[in-house]
Amino acid sequence: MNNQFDYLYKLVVVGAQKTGKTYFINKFRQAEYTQYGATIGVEFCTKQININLEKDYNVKLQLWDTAGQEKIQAITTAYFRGATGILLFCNVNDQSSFEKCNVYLKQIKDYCNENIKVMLIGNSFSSGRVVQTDKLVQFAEQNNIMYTEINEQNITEKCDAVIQRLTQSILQQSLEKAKKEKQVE
Ligand SMILES: Nc1nc2c(ncn2[C@@H]2O[C@H](COP(=O)(O)OP(=O)(O)O)[C@@H](O)[C@H]2O)c(=O)[nH]1
Ligand SMILES: [Mg+2]
Repeated sequence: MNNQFDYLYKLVVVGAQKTGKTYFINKFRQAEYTQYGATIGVEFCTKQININLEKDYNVKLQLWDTAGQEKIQAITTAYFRGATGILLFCNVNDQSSFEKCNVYLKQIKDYCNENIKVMLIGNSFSSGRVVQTDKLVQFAEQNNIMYTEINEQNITEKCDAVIQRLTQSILQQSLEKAKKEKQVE
């Protein structure tokens, strides 16, 4: 893939501590380079992916991770500014991480564009599941967001698929918007 890209999207990761956010990002970025946004206490990596929607699109992704600052009040507007997609993490072995999803969602509504695409991720990487799938599916439906589950066994193959799915829905939206704007001209 060359370095040209058609779209640049900012994806941000939110969720309680120890929900596997950083682990997921590390899986996804693998050998890609990382830049540090030291002044605002977050870090992000960039990676280019290919999405096929009638034709091929090169999409450059900026994936932002919270640097251990998951405390709600510590997440600043800068983190969300310009975000086009959100990965909301829940650790299915930790009830409190599910309860926090509501709080994060409220914050997303406060700080993000109303068209923001959100994907809830039910992550399982230890034993003792307490948050069942139907709970998460229901939460996703009620809030009109996407949902997927990952676990320790499938994370390597699924992390790419998860990012693809989220990016594809953002791209779809961009293309529809561009189409509408063209019609208005
Ligand atoms: N083996 C394994 N460990 C994981 C997985 N996801 C997270 N962890 C571990 O769980 C802990 C918390 O994960 P981390 O990604 O730091 O959570 P964060 O606080 O949400 O960023 C770390 O020790 C990770 O190595 C996974 O899929 N498999
Ligand atoms: Mg982390």
